[in-house]
Amino acid sequence: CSGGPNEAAEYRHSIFHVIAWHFGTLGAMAKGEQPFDQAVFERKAGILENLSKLPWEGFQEGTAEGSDALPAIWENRDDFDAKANRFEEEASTLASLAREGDQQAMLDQVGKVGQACKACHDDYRK
Ligand code: ASC
Repeated sequence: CSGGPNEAAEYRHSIFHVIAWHFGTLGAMAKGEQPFDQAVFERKAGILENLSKLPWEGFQEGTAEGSDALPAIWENRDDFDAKANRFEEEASTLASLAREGDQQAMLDQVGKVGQACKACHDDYRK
């Protein structure tokens, strides 16, 4: 997992892969494809809150090559950072709501997190 030509891209991609794994379960619960489970939801929301902080240090200048990241990221750095922050905040809200245990609020917040994923992907991912 190290020493490739674009180590920063491998790093951030790995994190996004783990995020997608955990978010996938919560998305399935929100869509009713999987039974709601408070303990599982709370654990995964906590994992997502932590993981949401990690990808950004991998978006170093000059690391678009060979990755799904669009050069637009580095031309619109403030907007990219704002979208990254929004994702962190929505994930943090998800974890707080999960600890409070209001099932409807938790499932609604899954949609907010998904919108934050999508906002960045629409503009900055190939
Ligand atoms: C996912 C996933 C994404 C987001 C996005 C939400 O489960 O892998 O990239 O949700 O599709 O709109």
